[in-house]
Amino acid sequence: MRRVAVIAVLAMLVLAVPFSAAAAPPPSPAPAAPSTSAYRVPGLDNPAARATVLRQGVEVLGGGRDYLEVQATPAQADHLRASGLRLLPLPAAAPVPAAVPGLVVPGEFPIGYQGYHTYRRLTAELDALAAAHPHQVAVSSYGRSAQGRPLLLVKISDEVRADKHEPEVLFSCAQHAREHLTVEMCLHIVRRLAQGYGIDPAITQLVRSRVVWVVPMANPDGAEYDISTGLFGLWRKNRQPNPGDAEIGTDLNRNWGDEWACCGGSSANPGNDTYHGSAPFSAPETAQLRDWVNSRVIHGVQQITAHIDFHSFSELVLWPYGFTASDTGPGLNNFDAAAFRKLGEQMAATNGYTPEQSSHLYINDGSIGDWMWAQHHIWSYTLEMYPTSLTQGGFYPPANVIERETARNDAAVDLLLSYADCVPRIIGARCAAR
Ligand code: 0X9
Ligand code: ZN
Repeated sequence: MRRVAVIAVLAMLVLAVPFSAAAAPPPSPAPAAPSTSAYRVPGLDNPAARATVLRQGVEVLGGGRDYLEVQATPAQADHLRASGLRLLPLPAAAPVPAAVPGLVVPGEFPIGYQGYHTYRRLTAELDALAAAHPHQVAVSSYGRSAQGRPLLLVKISDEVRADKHEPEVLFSCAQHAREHLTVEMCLHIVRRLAQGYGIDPAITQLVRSRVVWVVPMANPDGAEYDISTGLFGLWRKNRQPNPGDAEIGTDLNRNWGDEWACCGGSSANPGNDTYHGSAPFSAPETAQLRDWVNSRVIHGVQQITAHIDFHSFSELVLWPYGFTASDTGPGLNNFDAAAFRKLGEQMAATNGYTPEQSSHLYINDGSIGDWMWAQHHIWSYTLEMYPTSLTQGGFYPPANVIERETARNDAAVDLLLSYADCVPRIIGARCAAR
């Protein structure tokens, strides 16, 4: 519904421009969701208070240890107030930048955001990096999206054509369409490792001793759709049709096959932003990433040992499980939980994020992180990037923060890479020889 409203406003705008470009008033902001408003709910420092908010079925946009930022209907907002919670009104979640008439270009980022990469620009830059560093960078794909876009995969190694017996680390970005800053994060990792190799001794050492894989845009159809009008659409899911339903898309980070749809941490309604899909791995984007990760099992040993899945926003370091409030679960004992926590805390100490177990933010089932651990014992973290609030731009911070906010994670990335030979080393434990 709200997508229709955004497109209608845009269509009027675009049609109006040729006739009255000079005289046209600036377009009035198109609310992302006409029937809902964004609120910050403070004082949520205990599970019961958080549960009160989540029970209402509001859409959670971000949050931290003691607050959530949500998108709520008037009725939901009334219920929350009636439960004694405070609701602080926030700016619209999809900002309309000061659009200059005639300069809203469908398929491109708006003014103020042009440092961000569309799928086309991302592909071009990765190809250029591979051409400039042919021995360190290789670009390929692990399949095609629902709409047929190649799903990009970057390999970085000191001898990229060789199959080296080294710990492998995966960085993935933009499962969620609107989280464009994460694409920049993955691109920053590729650039920094490629350009620093042979020049910066620490980077050279990491690239020599690890194989790094980067999935820079796990949901290209969604990311492109989010900017298809030239303004932001607040789109989260992929763009796969749902048979028998007019609503489009599956939340890729609810579609992974570990404890899929188990625990109320996703939605069965195709119109909901956390729709888990019709079955585990019903989305081609998750199914093919799963197949590729499975293909890294060589002689019975999963080569990938550590992983970060980048999201935005909230400035958090999260670790499994997301599906259960318990610190432990199937295949995740106290010892594993302690190692997850210790490395998570150390990463957070480098970037100023808040470290916590994923489910402490809210229960989420069918996430990539839970699957990576449950299926392969990959030490999988979720980093929620800048900012902490919608008041600082939420999913859409301006392009002038990209450099600062991606470089902010350099030390966390390096820390994960350095422990990839044996993460339990961080709590003084040993690992079996590989
Ligand atoms: O809910 C999500 O999918 C992620 N947050 S976001 O606001 N970007 O949508 C967090 C998922 C964390 N899950 C696990 N690490 N298990
Ligand atoms: Zn996300």
